[in-house]
Amino acid sequence: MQTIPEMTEHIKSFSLNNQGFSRVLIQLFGFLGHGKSSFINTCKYVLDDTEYKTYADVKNNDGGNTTARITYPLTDTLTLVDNRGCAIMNGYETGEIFAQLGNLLPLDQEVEWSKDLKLVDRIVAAERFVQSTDFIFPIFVYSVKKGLSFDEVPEIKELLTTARNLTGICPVVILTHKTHSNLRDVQAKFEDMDVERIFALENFTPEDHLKTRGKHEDVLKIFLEVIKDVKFRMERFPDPDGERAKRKQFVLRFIYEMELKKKEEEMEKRRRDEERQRNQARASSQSQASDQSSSGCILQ
Ligand SMILES: Nc1nc2c(ncn2[C@@H]2O[C@H](COP(=O)(O)OP(=O)(O)OP(=O)(O)O)[C@@H](O)[C@H]2O)c(=O)[nH]1
Ligand SMILES: [Mg+2]
Repeated sequence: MQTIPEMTEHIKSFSLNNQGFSRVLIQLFGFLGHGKSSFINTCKYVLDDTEYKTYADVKNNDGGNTTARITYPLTDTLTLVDNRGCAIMNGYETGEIFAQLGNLLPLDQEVEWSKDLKLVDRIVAAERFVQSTDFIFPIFVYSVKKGLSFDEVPEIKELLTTARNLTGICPVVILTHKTHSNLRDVQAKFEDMDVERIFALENFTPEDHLKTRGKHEDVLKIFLEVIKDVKFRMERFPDPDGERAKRKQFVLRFIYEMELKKKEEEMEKRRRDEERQRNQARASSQSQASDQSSSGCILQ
């Protein structure tokens, strides 16, 4: 069992030894207001600072605050990326999330939520700015306080599985607000989603940033595991350009399939609308015919 200074030193001195990658981009993703920015501030506080500072913008309510993919270097090798949270999962937002996660869009610029082919155009335009020497590591942040209903489970499971297929790494799940009474329930649901690593923590906040050993250690343990996963993956897939090309292909195919599905749904809806209109027209002509024949009866 390592001491806190040993753990800290291990994390700070971790380097990629020029294996083709220059830094690890830890991509934080998740829904609005689940604690991504707070997690960044927490990590900086634990690894860097003696006093609590708000580097990443934190919202005071339900979120919707982070609009740009901003990078926050944590050590010489590890950099956190505060991706824009999404409100719900729908085709466009998921496409955007995967493009962010796959590091196909520029960093440190406003995230523009685009629709249709604009996302593809932006991915192509971003080629010049995106470094393939970045090793991508996904972390999904979820607030225990928000709870997790059974209806939400399949959607999140699909999101995590796609993120895994895209990056080649099973996303680490970080549960924020760990002292909330929903913890056991939420944790059990994530375990059922085949998530390999789940960590629960209480973020430091502007209101409460009293450093306790428990909170401090919780953060260090996460990074020790992240480092192990990075090493494992890098030893097996040491080709940064190939990795980025695969991610790009994956996301472009995802967007294409999403478009195809949307068109099919639209066609199906149009077909049903037309059928309904035909049925209505048939029903009204039948009722007119029966009105005429019944009025004919009266005349006789
Ligand atoms: N008590 C407590 N509060 C937290 C925790 N994590 C986040 N918060 C609070 O929850 C609110 C939202 O947190 P943010 O860090 O802004 O969430 P976010 O995921 O970055 O939100 P967006 O950028 O809008 O998607 C803020 O008021 C935080 O102070 C936690 O673990 N415990
Ligand atoms: Mg944020």
